[in-house]
Amino acid sequence: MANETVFKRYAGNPVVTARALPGANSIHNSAIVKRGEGDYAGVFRVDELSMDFVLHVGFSRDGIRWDIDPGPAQIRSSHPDVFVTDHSYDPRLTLLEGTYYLTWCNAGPQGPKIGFATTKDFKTFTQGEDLLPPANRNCVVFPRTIEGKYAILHRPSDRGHTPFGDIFYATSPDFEHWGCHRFVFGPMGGWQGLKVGPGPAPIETEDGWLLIYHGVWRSCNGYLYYIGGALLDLDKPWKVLYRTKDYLLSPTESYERVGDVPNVCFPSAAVMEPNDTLRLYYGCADTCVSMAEAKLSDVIEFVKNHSF
Ligand code: BMA
Repeated sequence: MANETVFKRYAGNPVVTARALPGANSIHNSAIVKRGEGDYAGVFRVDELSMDFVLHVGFSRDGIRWDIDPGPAQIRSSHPDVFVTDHSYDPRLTLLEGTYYLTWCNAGPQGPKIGFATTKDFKTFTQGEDLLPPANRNCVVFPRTIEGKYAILHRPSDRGHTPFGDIFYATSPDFEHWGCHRFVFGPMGGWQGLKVGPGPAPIETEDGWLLIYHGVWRSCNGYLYYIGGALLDLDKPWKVLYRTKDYLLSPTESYERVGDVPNVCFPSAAVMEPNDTLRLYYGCADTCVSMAEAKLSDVIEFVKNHSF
């Protein structure tokens, strides 16, 4: 039975499918921001018919009906050794100091690593040095500096399907040199017993940074992806104040159960809507993008009351 005590799924789910682009096998695990009333932009993971993974930009007036550019996102690097690979996936976006920071898994022959670019208009992106080396495929930027430094959450991995995974924190003075590595939290029983990874950009609240994350359970039939929440200390985000024991969302709907990778709810974007409403976008079954909404205050209460 669907856990809909906090998040309510949008009745028209999924909101983006492969039908949005003629050359798409699937569109899922994507990054979305709200730039203003009636103005949403996103960077979408498009698995093409070749099964190369390519990032495409999209725009929407309501965050539900999307126009996705038929060509790849214009991510430009000034260094020949820094480039977008043909295995680019699972983007995250953060608005920081008036600029959108894009991170994604920029996987190359040596394994998955974290790519990084910035944009102000989503028309062109300026690519910086890869943010983290292999093997790592999950990274998200905090929306402000913390104690004077840029900050990220990330999840080291292996070159394969990674049967482990802990969330780490790191800081940088310049977005190029990363250090002060701190363990945040790892797998812990039940639906998050195999691995965890950061989802959308953390949301600053009076109760701490709200981190929506994914947790993975390994069943006899493969991995299942669930959505949980944590509250992290505002000044020392590696200190976990609360962290859900019960999941916030699990794969129960047919579009979450059936697809290229079944039983996946993969949170990748969150935007704030009027009336304290948190809109969560999540990839479903490595096939499409869906949306669910909750009151931010209800999510915080749930995290506090269903914590370890
Ligand atoms: C992510 C990506 C996907 C994978 C997914 C579940 O980490 O690596 O390719 O299938 O998890 O959506």
